[in-house]
Amino acid sequence: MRAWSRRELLVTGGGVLVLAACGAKSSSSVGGAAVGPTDPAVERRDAQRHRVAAATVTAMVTAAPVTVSIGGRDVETWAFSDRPSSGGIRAKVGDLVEATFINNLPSANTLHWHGIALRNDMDGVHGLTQSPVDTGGRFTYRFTAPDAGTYWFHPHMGLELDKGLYAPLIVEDPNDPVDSDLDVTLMLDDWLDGYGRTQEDVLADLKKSGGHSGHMGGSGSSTGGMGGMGGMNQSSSGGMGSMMGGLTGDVTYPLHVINGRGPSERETVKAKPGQRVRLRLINAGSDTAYRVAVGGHRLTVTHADGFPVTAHEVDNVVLGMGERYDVIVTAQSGSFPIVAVPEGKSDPAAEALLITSDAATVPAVGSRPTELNGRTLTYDDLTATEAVRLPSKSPDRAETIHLTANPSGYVHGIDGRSYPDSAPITVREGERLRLKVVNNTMMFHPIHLHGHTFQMVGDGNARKDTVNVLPMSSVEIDIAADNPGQWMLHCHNTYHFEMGMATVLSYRA
Ligand SMILES: [Cu+2]
Repeated sequence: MRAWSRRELLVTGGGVLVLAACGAKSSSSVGGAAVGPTDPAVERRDAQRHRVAAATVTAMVTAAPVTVSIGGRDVETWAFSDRPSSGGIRAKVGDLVEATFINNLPSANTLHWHGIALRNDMDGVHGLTQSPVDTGGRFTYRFTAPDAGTYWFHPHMGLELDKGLYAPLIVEDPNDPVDSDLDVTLMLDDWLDGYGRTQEDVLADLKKSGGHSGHMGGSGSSTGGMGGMGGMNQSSSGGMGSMMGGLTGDVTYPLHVINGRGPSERETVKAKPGQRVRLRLINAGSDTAYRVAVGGHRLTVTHADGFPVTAHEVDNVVLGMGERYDVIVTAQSGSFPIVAVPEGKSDPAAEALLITSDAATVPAVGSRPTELNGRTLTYDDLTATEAVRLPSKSPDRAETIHLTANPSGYVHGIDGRSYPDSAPITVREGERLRLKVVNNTMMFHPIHLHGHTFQMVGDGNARKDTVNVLPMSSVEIDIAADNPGQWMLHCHNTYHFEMGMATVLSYRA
């Protein structure tokens, strides 16, 4: 069964006048009441995830102002632990996670569990699935982790994600087919705190300039707003072309970090020669895509956004904000740079080290492995493994949304409307929704859907929860609507999200 889209109805007859009055949005809206986070359908669905004799993993996640030494200076930031990216959680697939969020921040907040297909009332979106947790308050998130993989958690209010509030949530599979000797998580982030400008300063500048803030000591950018988007290569990044096309970011950052450490205090991965090292790469940045390579090594990509893919070997991977890749590196003898170059930006790179036991010398800070210029992973390279492929089914419903921006005032939205005024995407439980996301802007947008891992449509068919939509391009994704509730779909650029590039995947009864 296939639903008619509204546009088709306009052409074919029946209900033309009524539908025309609804506006021009191309959609096939579902009627009925919204299935809210406390709806019995949420509980019923969650009961199906519970496993007999599941273990409970308890954690305290305290968000608080901290002083951290980053990049050789003491900076004030907000974090969950003594350093951004530490304080993470490890569980096994099927475990019940019981994480108490203690909010010692000066403002209200919530926690979002990025990528997890959890029950809707634990998704951590203020105003949609829960009330914000006030200063001094706490909230216990209880949910089953139904799928193994590399996930992470972060706040879901305001500009806080561009501080140090992020940490990994790793869900292990005891029967993981990927064997590795070492399991290492590397979180990449664009760093602002302690360098003279706050997140609010950046946003204010962006609103004034219509884009491209962050040049230290004033805007002064020659590519303000939509004006400078002619070239594919926005700026020099070691002579590489940009995977993201057009504009690759609005904000220039003074520092980029891996696991909360700058190049002057590089995170070090210690291995023995010949060991298989699993690197779980997570882009926790706010406005930066990263191209990651390991000097002297190829990367075997095994998972995209936590879900397994047929192993594929490349020289480097590019991650948009919110994306993850698990890669296997077979450690050579020596010491090698792990470099995350801000894609299409001239900012300094984030750097770490891979050192095997017999390493004699350490690569200099600033070295740029040739692998950065080699073969880059594309979505077309990614094939979901048989175990996680969505069952073949023709879509019950097709929707198209457009990502829109107006540089005047730095307004972002979907189909010209900013959240919460954007139109929801409606669906009924059990349906297969094919969603086309069209980017009508000159910058890429990593689009993230909560509570679901969709499947890419095209030459590749990876399961993902975050997908980069390139400038003036589109992607299609298939969503199995199997998790009732109200779920955000939004751009994972912190500043675009704040300015309204978001809507809701809304289940209707
Ligand atoms: Cu965006």
